[in-house]
Amino acid sequence: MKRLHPDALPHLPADVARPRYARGELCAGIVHLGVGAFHRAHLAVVNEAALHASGDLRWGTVGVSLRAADTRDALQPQGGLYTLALRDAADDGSPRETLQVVGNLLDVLVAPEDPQAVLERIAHPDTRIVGLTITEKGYHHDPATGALRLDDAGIAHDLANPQAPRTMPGFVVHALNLRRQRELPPVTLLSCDNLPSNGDTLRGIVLAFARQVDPALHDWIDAHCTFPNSMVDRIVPRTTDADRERISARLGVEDAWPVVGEPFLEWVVEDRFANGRPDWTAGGARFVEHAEPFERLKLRMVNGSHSALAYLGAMAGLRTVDRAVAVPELRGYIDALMREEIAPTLPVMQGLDLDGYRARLLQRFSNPALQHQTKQIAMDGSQKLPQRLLGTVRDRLAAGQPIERLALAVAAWIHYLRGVDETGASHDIQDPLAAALAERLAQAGAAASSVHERVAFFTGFAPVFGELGGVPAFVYAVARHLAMLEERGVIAALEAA
Ligand code: CS2
Repeated sequence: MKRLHPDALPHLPADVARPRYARGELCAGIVHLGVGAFHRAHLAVVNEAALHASGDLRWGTVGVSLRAADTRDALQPQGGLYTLALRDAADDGSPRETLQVVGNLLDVLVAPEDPQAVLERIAHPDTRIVGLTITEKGYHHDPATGALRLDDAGIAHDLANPQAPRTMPGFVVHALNLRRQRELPPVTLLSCDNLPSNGDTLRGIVLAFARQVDPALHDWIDAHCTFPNSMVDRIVPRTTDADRERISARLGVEDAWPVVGEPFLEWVVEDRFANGRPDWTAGGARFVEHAEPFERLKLRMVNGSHSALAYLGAMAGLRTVDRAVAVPELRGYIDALMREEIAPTLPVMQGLDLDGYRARLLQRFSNPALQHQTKQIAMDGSQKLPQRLLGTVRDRLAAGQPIERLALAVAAWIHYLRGVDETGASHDIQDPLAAALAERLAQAGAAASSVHERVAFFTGFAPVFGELGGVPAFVYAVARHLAMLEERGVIAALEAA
């Protein structure tokens, strides 16, 4: 089978959407760090709609992979083209899929192969926006406080090696230094990651790094670059070989690097751009003055319940989210978690129907065509728990409200860290802090005689739990649920919650 390629576009089946703008004339106004599946199914698709609607050809994208070469290797022979498959179930339950070939990714740079090329691209006169979808761990911050970790090996390396950085803060700050030295206009730094106040968090990290490089650079960035907060939402599972085969068969050409997602998409962005922006409203983006309430809603409702489902589901041997949420005990628990413990902590937002939001979310989780693996969501718990569950715990404790269901989700994470599920199948703990977590768990086990003592010791791990490990109401609740999970299993713990 031939590869997907610009020459193949006229021959694709009629029901496959494709670029209709003058692709050959696109300039790269956007550099995007982290061109994984999420970016290619979210911002890139919104950007594609803006190109179609406006014909403003300043807004092509150069992607940057900070680690692996796989995306570049797959997309280069395809001239940067890839397919987005949006999947859900038809009324009769059969999978339904719409295909779109996306064209605004012009090139992919692989940072470890050529860091200089990445610096020069960010410092290019055409570049106006630097987007980021690098996942939580790409920020090299302390998850509990959001502060840059100056003791991190990658950060220390990048402070000493301005020509050949390895981390996001290193690339961004050293490239901004080039822009400043060359008297080029500033850029917008646009975080599209699931972090609380992602723009403000990014700003704090970039400025902290810049201060170490040169106080004058710090002041230039502070005065001229902007860091809009944004809320991003679309469920995008990892692409599988079966996806690649099915999509290629429908296209009639081989796409080695398609992405699969749900039809639902939301993107709420603060309208603070230092050097222009595309009209992303054409693709469903909403520009607002303050995105924080939307972020909090999304991180706590969507991601908080996603992580709870992932740990409980994975430990019960339920491989996908739709199967997990079909188990009545789990569905009832997630519904009550959202309704009774998360929703009351959310800011009042005009026009928001929270019951409708919750019902739609359960429907999104039930999408049988996504096959979203619980173990994929379970990754990187140390980076995710603070904004997904622990902020909600803090708000409720401060208001004197119960935290039983939230505590069960936290206990499920600790349970998951033992590395074996209830069916006896083992799993790796994929987490940048995996070694520290394992050590902490081992020490907790060796030093403690009761579950309560173990949990007290484990939750003393400040990079994740902050001060919460010293709050008896939190420690007791988590310990009670962990004891139940260990003695009687997930379903019994859910029934008792
Ligand atoms: C998920 C998210 O993998 C995860 O941790 O919770 O990727 C989730 O699917 C998206 O944030 C939905 O917008």
